[in-house]
Amino acid sequence: MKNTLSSFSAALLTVASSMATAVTIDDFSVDHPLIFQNGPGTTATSVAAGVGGERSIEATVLAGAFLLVDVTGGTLSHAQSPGTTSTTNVQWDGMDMSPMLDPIGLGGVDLTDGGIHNAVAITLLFADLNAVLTFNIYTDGANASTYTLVLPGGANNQLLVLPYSDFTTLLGAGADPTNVGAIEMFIDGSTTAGLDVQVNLLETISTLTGSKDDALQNDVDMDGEPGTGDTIRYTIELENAGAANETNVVLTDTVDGNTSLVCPPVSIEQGVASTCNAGVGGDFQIDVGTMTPAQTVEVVFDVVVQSVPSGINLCNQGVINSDTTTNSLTFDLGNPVPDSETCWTTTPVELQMFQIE
Ligand SMILES: [Ca+2]
Ligand SMILES: [Ca+2]
Ligand SMILES: [Ca+2]
Repeated sequence: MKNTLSSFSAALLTVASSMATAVTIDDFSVDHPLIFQNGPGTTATSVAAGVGGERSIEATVLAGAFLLVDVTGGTLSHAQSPGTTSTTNVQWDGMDMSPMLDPIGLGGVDLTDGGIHNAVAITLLFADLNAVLTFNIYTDGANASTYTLVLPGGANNQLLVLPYSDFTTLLGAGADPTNVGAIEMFIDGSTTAGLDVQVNLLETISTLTGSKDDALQNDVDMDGEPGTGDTIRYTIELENAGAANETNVVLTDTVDGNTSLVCPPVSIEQGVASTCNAGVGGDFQIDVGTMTPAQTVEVVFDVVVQSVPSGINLCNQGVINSDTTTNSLTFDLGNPVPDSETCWTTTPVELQMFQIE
């Protein structure tokens, strides 16, 4: 019942917020025709999509039966038949209509978004085995960097953060993330027969992230949905996914105008609430201090739903800053893409009508 805000609405809200900027490499909103590679060999096709205006997919079966690769409904899917080994290379290198690499085809895209972002985020919807995913960025034909990610097999719906500082040199002096001419994502199923992988977004992000989850802490009418008088509990988990300390970390949050903030926050794992303005549409600031690499800090707070009709979206999003991070927005744990708001609809209208009958 959660996350009922449509992705279309979420996209509009993201555009509407001046704080939320990012370079989208590909949101996979443009479909890619199904590639059916039957038996050893390679098939490649290109469509007008993603950064640079073209996405090329090259699907190769090394041994065995078949590989299916496509993009539909915002999801890139790579599916190997049982016993089959294969690879998929997805390439964004400008409009050359070819799986051959043009290392300067993007003309120098700034993957730091003007110094705001220091990583690429991939939303992994599904991987059934511990497969390897390689992400390459090129500045030109002589300078490139690579990041190898071991996909957590059996894990679903995760936001994976690839810090530029953790990329290793592939060619020359390595790629300059502020000047990128080509991008490749390589799904390596060469040693994992039967691998299935699904991803749904590639976008730039800050390595200082925060996930946010919502739950009904007090469900007055016990209908399982937020409604008047109910208490929603938000749990934020800040994480420093970067290689260096984050100093002077500050979390701010303004609650939905149809909810009333309870002060002080329920719990703060590290730091103090320097402000907490209780009440309808209230806000708080938490001074977290220093976060070391891989450290997480949990913050929990409650809001009480005001008198609202059914079908109202209650949305909340925190903002994270530090000495090196500017306005990193929390993402919804149930919809782990960068900048996704955490929303919950009050008792849906359809349900109410059903109950009246
Ligand atoms: Ca191309
Ligand atoms: Ca190409
Ligand atoms: Ca309720």
